Amino acid sequence: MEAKELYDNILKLMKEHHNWFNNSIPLIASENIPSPAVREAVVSDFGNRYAEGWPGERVYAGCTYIDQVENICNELAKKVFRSEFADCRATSGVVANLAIYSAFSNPGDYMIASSIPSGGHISHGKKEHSGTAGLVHGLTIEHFPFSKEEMTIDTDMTKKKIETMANEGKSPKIAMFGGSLFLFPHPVKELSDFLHSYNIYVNYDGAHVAGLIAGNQFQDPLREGADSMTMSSHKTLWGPQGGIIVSLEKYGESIKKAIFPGNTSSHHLHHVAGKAIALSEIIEFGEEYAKQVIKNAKMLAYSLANYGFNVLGEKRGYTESHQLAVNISKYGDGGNIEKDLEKCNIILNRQLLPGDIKEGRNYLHPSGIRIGVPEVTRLGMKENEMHEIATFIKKIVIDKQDGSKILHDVIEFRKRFQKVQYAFDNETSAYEYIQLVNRDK
Ligand code: DSN
Repeated sequence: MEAKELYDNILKLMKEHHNWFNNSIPLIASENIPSPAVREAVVSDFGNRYAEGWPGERVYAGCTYIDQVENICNELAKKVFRSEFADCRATSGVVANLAIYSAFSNPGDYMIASSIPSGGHISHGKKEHSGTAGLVHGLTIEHFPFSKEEMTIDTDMTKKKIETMANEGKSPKIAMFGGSLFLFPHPVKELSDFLHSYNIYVNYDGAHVAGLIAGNQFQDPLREGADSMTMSSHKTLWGPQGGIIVSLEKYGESIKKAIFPGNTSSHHLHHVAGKAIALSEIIEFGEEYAKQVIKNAKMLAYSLANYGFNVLGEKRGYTESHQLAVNISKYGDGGNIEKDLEKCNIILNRQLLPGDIKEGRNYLHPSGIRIGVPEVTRLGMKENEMHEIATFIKKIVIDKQDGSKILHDVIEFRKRFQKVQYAFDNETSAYEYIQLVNRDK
């Protein structure tokens, strides 16, 4: 294809993507739909500028307004997470974690974190899995012992493991709580003092649950003893893609240097503006939203369990977060079921579950799916809609019903939810394509 044909095709494909999502049920636990104001920030000229460094100490001119917005963003982050220090420059959650590794450990040191099937994120991972911590910063990773029954980190076993590691001269430099499969709070308050007594720096990766923490509906890591919290700005926290770090004041200077010049040059100023807008929305609407997210996740879990699905965490009511995990090995594998659902415009992702690797499964064909409700909740869905979604999933996965009929019903269902809720402004529809180029000329 000629360049102009490719150009036209790219614009067409982006528009088709918007149309598809406008007709779909988006259930990826790590995604959300930002407000029109956040989307406006993302297309603004901020995105074409450089502002390396800290507001007031930039390496470039032209930052008069950018500095004001970034200062507001940092102040909002401190207020929302009740932290002494905030740095909103990380361009992703991975970069935020890398900044913590750079600031508080050296290559060759040990870190304790969750394994991926037990909920850890690739940025916490081992070198042999190309995980960021091992591959990029040279950390040696040991895993938190995990309780499948409780679906969280096992506190007593962790203490024993740390004692053993210390006796062998392998005491970790960092303990990394949090992760990607995250149904119940992690034992931060139970373990922080113990970890600090071994001089272990405690970070909480709140990428997934930052919006729930902001809305006071999950654990509160900084009050429970964490030294810092890294997060994404675009999951339950509904901003543009990016990262944020909040911490105790005494760690601020080290974190600032680790972000710039350590791990970023440009820090995506349009996204900083979007983060600031998202944080202001969280102050106004965050608590109500977070409560509804958790109600929705629980309702979806109970509805699926009532249909016979093996929803994990039954003993504890399935979930206290925005997501749930289902072992669907009775009906296929996570990879195939993800595809069957996608054909009916139900978009979620397959998930490695605890025990999968030992049973010879891999990330392409795991035993699970993970379902998240941040985005459907932002679209205004409540408990009744969660039951309807569970029914769609049952018809596809258990009953193996005709996909074309279900696709039609999903599209009809979605027509009722066109706007972003929990926002100061929502005249522009949630997935409306922002067209700046006249295609008819
Ligand atoms: N891997 C993403 C997830 O949890 O879906 C986060 O980066």
